[in-house]
Amino acid sequence: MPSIDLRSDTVTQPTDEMRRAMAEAEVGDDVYGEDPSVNRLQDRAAELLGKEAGLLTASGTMSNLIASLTYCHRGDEIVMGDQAHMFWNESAGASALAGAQIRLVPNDSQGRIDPDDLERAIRPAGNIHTPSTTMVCLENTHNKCGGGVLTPEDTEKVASVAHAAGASVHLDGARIFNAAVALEVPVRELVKDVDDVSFCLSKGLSCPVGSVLCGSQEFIDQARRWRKMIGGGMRQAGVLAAAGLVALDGMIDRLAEDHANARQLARGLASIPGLTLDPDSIQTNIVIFHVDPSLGSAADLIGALGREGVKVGSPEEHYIRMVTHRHIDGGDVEETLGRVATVVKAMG
Ligand code: TLP
Repeated sequence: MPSIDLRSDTVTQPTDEMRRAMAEAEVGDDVYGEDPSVNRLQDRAAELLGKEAGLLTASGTMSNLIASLTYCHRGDEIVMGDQAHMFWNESAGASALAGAQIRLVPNDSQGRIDPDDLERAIRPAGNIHTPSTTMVCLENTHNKCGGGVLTPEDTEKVASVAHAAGASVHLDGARIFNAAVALEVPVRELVKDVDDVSFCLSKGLSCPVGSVLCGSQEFIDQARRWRKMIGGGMRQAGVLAAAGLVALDGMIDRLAEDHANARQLARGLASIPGLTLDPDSIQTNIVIFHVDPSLGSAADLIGALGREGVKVGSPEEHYIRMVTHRHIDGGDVEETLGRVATVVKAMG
């Protein structure tokens, strides 16, 4: 029985074209700024996102941490949504290494934060008793909020409140190209009001490794120093950048297929008794659904599906997450739905 891996789009393998480009990549020592492939990737990413400069990092987590290190001094505060990946899944790096305190405001079901909540959360400047809010974080698409997208207007409203208070806005855009494809807007429109943005090459874009952080030249100059300090200065990293260049040229538009497959998956799951989700809420490639506790726990369902060759994850108790990607086609979606229906029936 062939296995179907829906745990994440991070499981995607590099394409043949990427492997060829990696094998033939022109490289140099990137710590000296001399890797031509890295430089090309950083320039191309910055241009695509409408920012002055880019920086290749090892991962989305490293990019987010570097942004925190760049904007915050010890004792500063970062405001972010209460479902943020940076809060839940990054080992408290912003607190442990940047020394920042995290303040949470609610995320709505699509991953937005309310500008009024943000305004109330930002600390007034000049009070020696309170931390200074130096950074506000947004996430687009929003992982724990079912791949929800922020429109340029959603982002602008939050950014204008943050900027009025003197805080910088970092966008965790791990899947920003999914948002651009879903909204059919140029990616630079989506990020025009944020100070910096990080996107991942190693998720739906299918690269083996890497993220790119983009922002002003001044921000990237500081970020480069932090990257070196935390051990992220890589040498002949052009081998990785070469795959990134292939991704930016040819892997963005196909994300629409992942979105269509996610919608097909969501419609099928919603028709299985005991599983709850609104298929109309699916905007990109992440499908999160509720499992009726009478069937068992999410962990029970993960175990039973695993025995049927379907690999999935659980973002929290009673919820399952499935992520579509380049190795999942319409046939795999139908096969998954059949196996899920069988397993759920047996558990009921
Ligand atoms: N997310 C992973 C897991 O950590 C949950 C996944 O499978 O979705 N920001 C966002 C919004 C992310 O979803 C992720 C990875 C990251 C940052 C971190 O990226 P990496 O894994 O490259 O450090």
